[in-house]
Amino acid sequence: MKIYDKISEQSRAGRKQFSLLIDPDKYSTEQLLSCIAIANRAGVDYIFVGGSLLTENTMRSCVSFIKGHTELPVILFPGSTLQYCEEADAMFFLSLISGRNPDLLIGRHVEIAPLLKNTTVEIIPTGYMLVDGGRPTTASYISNTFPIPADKPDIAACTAMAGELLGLKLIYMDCGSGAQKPLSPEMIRTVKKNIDIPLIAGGGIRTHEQVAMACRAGADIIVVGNVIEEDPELLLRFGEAIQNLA
Ligand code: 1GP
Repeated sequence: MKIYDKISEQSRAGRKQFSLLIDPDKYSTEQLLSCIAIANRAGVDYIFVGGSLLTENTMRSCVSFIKGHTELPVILFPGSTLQYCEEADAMFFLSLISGRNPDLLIGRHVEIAPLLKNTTVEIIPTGYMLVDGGRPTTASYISNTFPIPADKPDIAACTAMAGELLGLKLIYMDCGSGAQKPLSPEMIRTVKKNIDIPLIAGGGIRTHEQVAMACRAGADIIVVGNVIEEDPELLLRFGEAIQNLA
């Protein structure tokens, strides 16, 4: 079964899904090994790999390493076209629809299209929306875009609707890695109410209460990254929180 079909089927069934985001720059081999071992036990559904700015050239080796130690699908969440690699199972083909940077709406897509046309990696067209999480993040700085104000759920909903009407298959709404404040339940609820495609929510989630809150508000996939770098065991707590929602 294709990864997108699974995401979509689970979302329609109301089954919440859980993703770990790995930034290859942030993990030593030992840390990665132990984190994946925990992810395998924690009910993680997908491993996303990528970062807004990578300074080490370790994307490919990181993805291969992860693939060698888990059966979980590995999905690229690329901060740039340089982060594409064929070892992954799928890739979010991101359009930064909250911004007005033409490069990230179509320019980079044109450059990499010939490569992706013939790849075996599953390509998932995804509307990426940055929302203000209380301070500038690497994502907003590097993308040269303004995030959607946190208290403007209507702007977020209209943006997501436009993405869906353009044919995008997923909405990834994000406060950016390490955001001070995660998405508000109202923001998640308003966006979810207005779209029929799956909604991924992440950025600044640090507690199991925030995980549960995002799920209850309507997120189909919850993503955590930063806090897991500090304490990988939290994956178990977050996995439990998602299971206990049912
Ligand atoms: C960032 O949504 C992800 O793009 C995860 O954010 O690292 O803050 O958990 P954190």
